[in-house]
Amino acid sequence: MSIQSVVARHPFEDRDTSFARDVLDGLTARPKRLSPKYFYDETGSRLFEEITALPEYYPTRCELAVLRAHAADMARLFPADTALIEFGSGSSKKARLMLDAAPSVAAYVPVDISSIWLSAEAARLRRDYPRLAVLPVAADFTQAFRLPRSLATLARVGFFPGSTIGNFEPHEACAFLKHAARILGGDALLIVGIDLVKDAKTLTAAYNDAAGVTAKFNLNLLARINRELGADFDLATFSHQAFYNRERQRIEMHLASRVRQQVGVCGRTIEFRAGETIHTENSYKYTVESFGALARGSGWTPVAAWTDADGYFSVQALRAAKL
Ligand code: AVJ
Repeated sequence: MSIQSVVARHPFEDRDTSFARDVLDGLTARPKRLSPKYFYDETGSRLFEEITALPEYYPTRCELAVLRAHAADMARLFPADTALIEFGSGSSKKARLMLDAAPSVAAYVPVDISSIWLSAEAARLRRDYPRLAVLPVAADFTQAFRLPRSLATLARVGFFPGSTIGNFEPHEACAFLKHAARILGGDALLIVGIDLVKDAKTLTAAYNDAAGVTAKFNLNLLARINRELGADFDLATFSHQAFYNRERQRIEMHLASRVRQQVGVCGRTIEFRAGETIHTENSYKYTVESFGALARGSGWTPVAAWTDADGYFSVQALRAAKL
């Protein structure tokens, strides 16, 4: 049976084969790379939750502070009868801060790839917000998806917190913003979380925590490849690296092989030089101005930006052109 026919009959196998394909593509590329979207299996999601509570990891705390202080200001930009559409909703803790401050929101549409998680969280939201229409969409938000038909009469506000957009290359962030405009439609708003450029010491510490949770999170990618694809990575021979690339204004995470070695992955042999790295993540940092420029170049007009007291993190409101 060809791969094509397997994919057509079993949509879930699509995800498995694309993981294998992406891993092999990335490990045979030079330099070696893996996509950060694969960090978030069950263990990785749990480790990320731990990261958000670390003393060095300021982004989550700062973004929550901005939302607590300014969600009501953001909500003033929303028209009556709005649908709030969240890209990659996770635990929807941040959405709850928006919902509490925005009585104009009539419908909440969490878009997430994990459909099991989505329905459990939707049930909790319906219980806690009985007058809110909760309409989850199980989809990869970076791909085209349809909004529920029942949103036709509502204004649209996109919500993309967490500085997840920082994982994209700037040209990919631009493509994502154009894609979001197509999905949301003319005159839509987008509320987006952006981590800001700051001193290298603070940035570097956030990705090199003393407790070693970020190292575990990074190494779990190899453990996941072992578990799901039957590879034989020896985790003890790889080390976590994270540093600030000042020219490109991004944190880079890598996994460095301590030794020269060969690793079996999906029936292939992958060679590592001593010290060779797999590039696992970029986390781009912007200024309010540099992100505003990126947004303008992607068809959006910046309308407001809020930051925390330290100026570490911003939440920005953008408006799409009228159709
Ligand atoms: C989830 C993409 C916002 O880039 O800071 C945390 C992921 N990586 N520690 C980030 C992450 C290492 C995080 N984002």
